[in-house]
Amino acid sequence: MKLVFATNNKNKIKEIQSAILGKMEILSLDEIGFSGEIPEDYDTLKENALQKATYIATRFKVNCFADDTGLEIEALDGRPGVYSARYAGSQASAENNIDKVLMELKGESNRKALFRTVISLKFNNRDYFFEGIVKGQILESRTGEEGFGYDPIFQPDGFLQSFAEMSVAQKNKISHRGLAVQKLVQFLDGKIT
Ligand code: ITT
Repeated sequence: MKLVFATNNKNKIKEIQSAILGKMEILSLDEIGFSGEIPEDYDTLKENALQKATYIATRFKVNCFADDTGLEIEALDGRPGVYSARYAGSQASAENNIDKVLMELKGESNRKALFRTVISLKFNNRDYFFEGIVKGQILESRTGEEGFGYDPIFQPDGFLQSFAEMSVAQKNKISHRGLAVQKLVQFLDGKIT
């Protein structure tokens, strides 16, 4: 089975290809000949994920999914949440976003946070959603070189490493995206057999 992953984020593709490991063929936007930005106009993860998947599915008439992800920090009333990509401004890098979070949490003892991923799947013209959550703590400073985005400052509960100290396979086993993808695969397995 072929499925297009509507994302411009190469790290997400790497993680999802590793999680799916040959169970189905994941096509990137490059592979279907799309380049450009997909709009994300909403203020919920579910609506943004649906918008991204719909944008590609309607233009290319393909089965397709998209993921929208946010980091929700308890002491910041759930911010950056759906605004995680551009938390420090419209041109912000991951470095800038992390700096802003660390500054806002300076002296804060409540470091609780969670990552949430919502996957929107357009399959045979119907919509399906899958959510994955991982709880953890925001570290005092960056640790590790792997991963992307906020990974160097997020330590999942039950582990002594940040996500940026884990391999893709280790992160996938416990991460927000890994858990959402497991649900997606389970659903599609049921459709194939
Ligand atoms: P697409 O919309 O093209 O898929 P994006 O990078 O804009 O790519 P999101 O809006 O879902 O993706 O992600 C919001 C930001 O949250 C993203 O820019 C990353 O910095 C961060 N992020 C997403 N998933 C993450 C993960 O697994 N680990 C750490 N940070 C993550």
